[in-house]
Amino acid sequence: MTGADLTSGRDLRAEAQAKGDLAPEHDGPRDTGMEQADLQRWLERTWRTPPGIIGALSSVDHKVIARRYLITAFVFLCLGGLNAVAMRVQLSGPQRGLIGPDLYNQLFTMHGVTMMFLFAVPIVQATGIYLVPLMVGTRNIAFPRLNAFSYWVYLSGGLFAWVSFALNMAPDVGWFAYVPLSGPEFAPGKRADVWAQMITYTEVSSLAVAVATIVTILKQRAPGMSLDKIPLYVWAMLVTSFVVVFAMPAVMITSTFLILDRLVGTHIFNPAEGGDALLFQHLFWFFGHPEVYIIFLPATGMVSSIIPAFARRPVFGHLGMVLSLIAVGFLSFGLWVHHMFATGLPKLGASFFTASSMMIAIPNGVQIFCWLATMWDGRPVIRAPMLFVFGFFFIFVIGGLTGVMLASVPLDLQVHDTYFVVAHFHYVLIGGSVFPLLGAAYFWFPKITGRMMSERLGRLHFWLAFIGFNAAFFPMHIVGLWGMPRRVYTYPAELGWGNINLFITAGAVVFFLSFVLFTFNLVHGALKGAAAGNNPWEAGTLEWATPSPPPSYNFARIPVVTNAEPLWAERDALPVATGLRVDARELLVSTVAEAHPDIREKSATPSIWPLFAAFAVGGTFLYSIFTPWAIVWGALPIAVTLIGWFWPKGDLEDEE
Ligand code: HEM
Ligand SMILES: [Cu+2]
Repeated sequence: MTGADLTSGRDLRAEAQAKGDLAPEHDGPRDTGMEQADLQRWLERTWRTPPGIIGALSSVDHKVIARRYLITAFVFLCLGGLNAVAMRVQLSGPQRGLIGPDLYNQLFTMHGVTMMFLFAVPIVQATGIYLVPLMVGTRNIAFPRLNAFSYWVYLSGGLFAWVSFALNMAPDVGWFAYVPLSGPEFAPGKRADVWAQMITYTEVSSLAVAVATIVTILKQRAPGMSLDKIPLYVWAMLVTSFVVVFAMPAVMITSTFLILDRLVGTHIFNPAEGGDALLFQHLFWFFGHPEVYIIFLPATGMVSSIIPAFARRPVFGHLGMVLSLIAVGFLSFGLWVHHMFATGLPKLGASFFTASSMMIAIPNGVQIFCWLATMWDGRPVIRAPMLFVFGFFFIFVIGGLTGVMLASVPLDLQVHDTYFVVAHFHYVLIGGSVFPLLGAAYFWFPKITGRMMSERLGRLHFWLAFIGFNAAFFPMHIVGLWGMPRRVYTYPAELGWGNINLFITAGAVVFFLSFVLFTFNLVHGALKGAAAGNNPWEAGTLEWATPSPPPSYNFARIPVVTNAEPLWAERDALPVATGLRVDARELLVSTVAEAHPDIREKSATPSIWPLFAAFAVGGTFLYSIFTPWAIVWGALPIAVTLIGWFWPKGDLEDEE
């Protein structure tokens, strides 16, 4: 197969011509038989991001966009962390006067929305934007301009929320903004509108990424990467992206209904006029529970990449893992009502959701056992990424156990809205997502930057984070059982909650400091780290076949996949497919199930228009917190930017 021309198996050219989508007179030079150095020069000229500021802003390279996403999401993590530290300082003793109730309400709301919408979802999607095209062996993500657009919309949504916070206009109604509290009657002013529109921004951007990810995975896989050879991380991103596509619209509808009630005078959530307040909770949690899996499933994919690399064997039970991922994706839509046990549901309905909530522990358990079996059978080498995987096991399993407890209605009614719940969801969110993400950072940092992070600092970071996390959050279970409610800015001394809260705050500070150390390790690694080489961990998947950092075109020649761990199967040289043009951005499009090479397809060139389109969309959303007419006026600039975006340039590509 080595060096096989794509056209050798099937006569692609003739087929394409028969379909009329290739004009042979415009066909340029191909990579077939070209010298490596020439090839790289050609490809670099074709695929690079144009120079200068305008060039950088026009980039459609998935790696460039992903790096921006990762850095921005990390900044939001730090900001959300600062919110948390501020809250914890206020709560460190009874009757502290540092932060008043009004600011405290904004703090926990900003903390919640920043962590969920500006950090957790964007960072897992960004990791996918970087890794998926490399792992499936293609040159760029599908719909690269849409991908660039999504970043700019996300950035404007984040700025919108945080500028509002600086103007003392931040939402203060909790991250799920229940009506009637957030409705026109109880939330005058603009704060709840800011919540509603920042949701819309971030969901537009996350839907765009999901669509691009799905198409990349289904249509752009390297020849031979049939469904059973797709890496587990890529499977996880595929399932996650489908969950995004089905879940996010529900929350966009919720926030839009809310803003209609607030600005247009509809009564969708107003029972006095025939509306329904509980509808808000149903719509929100139909999104909100899958949201947890949108954050968690990619993390399982990261764990499934890290463990085999260090255990030196493929993940045990590949098929079982894939089926579990799909099962979790489906089941995640059947549990939302467990967030609403306290609303007085019919008994039978509640029992159904108790059962489905407990059921989802089964496929998650299957994954955990498969990972344990992989390590049991392999010879695991313990490096920083693995430490974070162990941290994930420990913390996530505790969070899962309290989750099963909370799924039972009597217990939930008892601890509803107490710190027990705050402890539970931080164990699942931080254990299930932040720890794997930190492991992933140590694992893929060398690929992204070409340099290693310090292993010694990495270990120190792990222990600081692990101890700080548990010190901060474990005692919250206890004060929760004692009855301390969440979302209170202080508590009286007589209740005796002072000491334990001081301890929690100390833990939170240690946890926060671990991120300071991590930041130092990142910067130090990027500037001074040892050179990484292509494959420092000797892992098996395709992203490690490219140089670190990968060139703009990812692969000089498209690899041909014969095994789920191509780099382990073909130690010396990967077989490659040739036949793509080098003077135009061409991708190889393959069939969905078998990944047979199908056609050659153009990939979009850099463009500044996605940025302008995002400005137009962002401006419209911003304006729409003041008047619904914004949607009418905003349509105009949006239309102009879209025309610019899709305007044919009259170059060869358009003629073809
Ligand atoms: C430095 C680490 C963190 C600390 C110390 C921390 C602390 C807190 C505290 C004290 C609250 C409750 C405030 C209250 O109810 O009065 C809270 C709420 C919350 N946290 Fe965190 N947190 C951290 C990280 C995270 C992360 C990484 C996520 C998500 C990925 C997250 C998601 C949330 C959410 C969704 C809420 C609920 C907000 C609301 O009640 O509307 N937190 N956090
Ligand atoms: Cu849930």
